[in-house]
Amino acid sequence: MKTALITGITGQDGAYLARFLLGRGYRVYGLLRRSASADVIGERLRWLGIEREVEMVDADLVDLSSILRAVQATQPDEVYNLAAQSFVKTSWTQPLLTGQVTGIGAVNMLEAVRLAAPQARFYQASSSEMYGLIQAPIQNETTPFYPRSPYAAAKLYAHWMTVNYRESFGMHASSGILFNHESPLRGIEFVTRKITDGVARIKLGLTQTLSLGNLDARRDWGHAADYVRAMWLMMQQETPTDYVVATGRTTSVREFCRLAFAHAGLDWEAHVTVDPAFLRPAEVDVLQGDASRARERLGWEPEITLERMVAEMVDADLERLRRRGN
Ligand code: NDP
Ligand code: GDR
Repeated sequence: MKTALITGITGQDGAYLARFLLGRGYRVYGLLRRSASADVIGERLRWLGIEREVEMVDADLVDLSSILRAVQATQPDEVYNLAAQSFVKTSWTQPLLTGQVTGIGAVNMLEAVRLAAPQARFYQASSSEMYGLIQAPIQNETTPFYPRSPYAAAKLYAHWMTVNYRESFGMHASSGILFNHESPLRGIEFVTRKITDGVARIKLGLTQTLSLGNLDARRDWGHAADYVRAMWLMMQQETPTDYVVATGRTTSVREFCRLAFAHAGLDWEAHVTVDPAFLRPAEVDVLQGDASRARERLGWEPEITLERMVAEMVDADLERLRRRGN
């Protein structure tokens, strides 16, 4: 039986990845940081019905001693570093924390693995945000980076440190440069989930309007369930390297709104307003990924279309609100 250690287990990707690995017979450990809230395990693992199957280890990414103990105690075959301060907008108001968790935190993980489980394979959650002010209309593994937020700068540091540990110490360390991926388990502050939650609230008569920021921004949106499969495939390769994971299709926030409202039989233009409070100090205008390397070397293909994902997200939010009522 293989053992995996996942940081960011309570987040969207951690939950989907845990389900995927459990389905393949892995023993799955999740890194859990201390919280004053009663619901520490979180609703995501429960939503997927795997909250009892994941074994939790107490640690925080910014505390190397705790990470080291966690790696020592679990002796994983594969380590997936998914934990981060992952909300781009917050990275302008909490730039130092973002640097510590998203940047230095990854190096804490690399160090802990190098010292306590050097044979383990390591996955780093890199991001298409690193392309920022894009240097090529379609981005692949050789496109130069130009980060546009403290989050992206921190991810870029973590990305290059992963490459450096691979080259310096021969670690089996790979970086997945994942483009945006969503699901019903997406955090409520991210635009797709904010929209599908808003659609459900409007449909149920709980509110009338949805305030958004830049409707012209374009993203290459895929489904988290497809993308965690790519993470695992990277860990099964003989040789570690970096991979872009993307659908190759780019869609505006405006078009995402149209699709989501239409799924509920609503006209988006009657409900969406623009509020400058949701604009960012610097924007990433457009992203579109070329996942040829992942297709050719991993045999990876996205299976869930944008339209199917939008429908799934709207339906899940409608159901959640009907059940809970707010
Ligand atoms: P989420 O924001 O849903 O999850 C983030 C996770 O990190 C949570 O489990 C959170 O725990 C944990 N975390 C935050 N700070 C710490 C800390 N100090 N110590 C330990 N754990 C911590 O992110 P996603 O699941 O969407 O993304 C997973 C990773 O992939 C992230 O690194 C993200 O930056 C990256 N990424 C995501 C993409 C996407 O489109 N989703 C695209 C490209 C990259 P808690 O519940 O306690 O807050
Ligand atoms: P992003 O995701 O910044 O790409 O980072 P987000 O969904 O927050 O924004 C996408 C685009 O939508 C525009 N936008 C809004 N965004 C939010 N959150 N709220 C709004 O009201 C709104 N209106 C318009 C944004 O300006 C932006 O252009 C996500 C995260 O998961 C990162 O961790 C990950 O690395 C990248 O995706 C790839």
